[in-house]
Amino acid sequence: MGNKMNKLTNKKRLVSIILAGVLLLGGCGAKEVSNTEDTVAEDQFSEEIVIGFSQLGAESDWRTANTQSMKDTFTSDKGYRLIVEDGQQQQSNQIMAIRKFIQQEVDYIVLAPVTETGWDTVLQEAKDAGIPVIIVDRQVDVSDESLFTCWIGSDFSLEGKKAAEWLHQFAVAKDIPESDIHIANIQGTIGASAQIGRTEGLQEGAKKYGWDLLAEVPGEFTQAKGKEVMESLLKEYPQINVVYCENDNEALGAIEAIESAGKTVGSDILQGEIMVMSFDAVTKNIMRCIMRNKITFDAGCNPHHGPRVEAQIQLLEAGKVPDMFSYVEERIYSYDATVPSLEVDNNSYSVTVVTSKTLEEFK
Ligand code: GZL
Ligand code: ZN
Repeated sequence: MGNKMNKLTNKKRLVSIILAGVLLLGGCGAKEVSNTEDTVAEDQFSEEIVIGFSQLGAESDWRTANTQSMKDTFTSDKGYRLIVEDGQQQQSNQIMAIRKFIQQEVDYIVLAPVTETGWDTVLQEAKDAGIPVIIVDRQVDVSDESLFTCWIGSDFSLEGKKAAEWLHQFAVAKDIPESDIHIANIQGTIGASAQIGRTEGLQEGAKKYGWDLLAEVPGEFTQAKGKEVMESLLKEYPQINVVYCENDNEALGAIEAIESAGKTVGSDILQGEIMVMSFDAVTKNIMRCIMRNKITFDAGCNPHHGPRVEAQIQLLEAGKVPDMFSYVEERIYSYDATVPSLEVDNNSYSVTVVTSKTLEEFK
């Protein structure tokens, strides 16, 4: 716990010792009562670890799973008290939440930042209050890295590179001239690490392989916005044959728009189908979409940060220094084995073909 917590604990300990002493002196059946009282005293002043979690919002299935992972991990029977504040995708709400946690003198602050910039001031306030801050998921771009204790999340530029390499290998395997790939990007929240890395991966792929990158439009990681954006893309670019969605909720919206426009979602793009590529792969529903080739490629993005955050907190409690950056492992999924594996930066990644067996691993 933070050093301020130690001061509190010592005071608590002192109180419980005096309390136990008084009971003993009272001689009132000291043995049983003092034991009971002592235990009660100890319980009353149990040293719970209080964690303030500033979650950015509830915009996607990924986000819901991420929040649930924190709640499943930091339970009261394990000695934690978790306070979750939903930022409704507004940085100002997250900054307010962090200030509230500082007032409440929590032991740790966990921040899932909506975008990378604008955190220096409030992180300095947390540092001045002696409260360690753990960043999860997207990154913060701060002038001084000592403003946070450690970060846990995904390698978003690797996710983008995997998607681009898969599309290239797909075109090669299907004998599709790369210039016949007419692709649009429905981006995530602009300025979020996930958006930055996934957009970069596609841009580099388009440049390297000669795809026709028609448009990049913000989709805010939501299904509603994904549908709205896809409707206008279909009107503006009738030649579109691949849509790159920077998360699954946008993909669900895009599929709705494509099908209500009377077009077919699928990977036979030379026969006029529109292929959907996406990111996250968190829910059974999405895995079913992949199995039905509604989504042909999905780069997994692991939302289960709870256990990793707990491991870092336990290290800190033991006075140890956690790794500054910890990347979570992630798989890639596809409808079929057209591309069985792919190479990125000299590392090879196998592609998981989604079957009903795969579905059993998902809720
Ligand atoms: C990725 C995370 C993104 C997900 C979206 O780690 O930041 O935010 O890909 C979520 O689903 O909205
Ligand atoms: Zn090649």
